[in-house]
Amino acid sequence: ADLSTDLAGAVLPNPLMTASGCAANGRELHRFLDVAGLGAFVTKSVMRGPRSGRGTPRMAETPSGMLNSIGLQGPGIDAFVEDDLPWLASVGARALVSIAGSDAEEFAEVARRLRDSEAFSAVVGVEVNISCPNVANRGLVFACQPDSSAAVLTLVREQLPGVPLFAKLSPDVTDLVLIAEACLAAGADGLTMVNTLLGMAIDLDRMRPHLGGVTGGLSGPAIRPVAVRAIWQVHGAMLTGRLRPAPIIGVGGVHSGRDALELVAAGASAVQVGTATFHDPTSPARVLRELETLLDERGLDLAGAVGLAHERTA
Ligand code: RRO
Repeated sequence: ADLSTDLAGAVLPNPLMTASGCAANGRELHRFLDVAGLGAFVTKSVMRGPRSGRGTPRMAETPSGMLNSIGLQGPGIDAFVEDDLPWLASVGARALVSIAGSDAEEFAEVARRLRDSEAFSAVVGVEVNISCPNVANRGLVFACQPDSSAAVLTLVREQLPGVPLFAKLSPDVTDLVLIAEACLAAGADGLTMVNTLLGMAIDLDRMRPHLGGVTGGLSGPAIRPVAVRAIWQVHGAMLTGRLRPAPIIGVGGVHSGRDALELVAAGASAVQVGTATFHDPTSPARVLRELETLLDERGLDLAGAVGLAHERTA
């Protein structure tokens, strides 16, 4: 099967990516998995300055998925462009750089410093993370509101003309299509769906919340149906003409080729693997092999499978 995918001009040899936050800058992962073999390596969201994130404990496992309250730990954009991006370039990785900010101006500043960096040629696109669940406002300022989402995308677009931009959306919104519409109108070329779902767990031995941040983002198998639903809704809105056509990068609980194909059939043109890499860092490569087999069995190329289930509703 032809596995190549064209994400708004970012042409990738295959659709498998890491999910933001799950493999930091890629160095550790690269000991187990050739990051240049991925369609793209997605970095942890980078902000203007260095941040230590929330207090520990900030990860908790549940039987259905994982909770995190990392709180945007990271080196900041200057260290990122000096150390991390040149390393990704040196190993031949295609970098999809995730950026974040506390306000639209911070997003724009991060985008500008990224654009001016020497290793920018390794960047195949930018994922604009307007949906972190672990900031003080729990993502409410950006990805839950069309206006503020649009304000961020507008400023980032100005800084990065011609660079494929993907808005990363939260599943914790009432009308995802409305947010998607605002992001696309403001200059996003595509959408990444979904970020983690707001959740929490209680430690019954101590009778207190498990996470230092109290609430966290739920990832893993529990959110796969949420991702399928979100991708379906937004791709469906593109098919009816309510939204202009734009590539969707699917993410949420993908552990196997079957999971990946489910997101593709709902409308995703690429698939990210996140939580599964914690158990097995080679899982993106395995998911890709399994996806290829499933497409071959069905006589499909990747492009032909995108959104295919929309043609076959009962
Ligand atoms: O750093 C985090 O706590 C975090 C981020 Br930025 C995000 O977008 N999603 C998530 O689950 N955790």
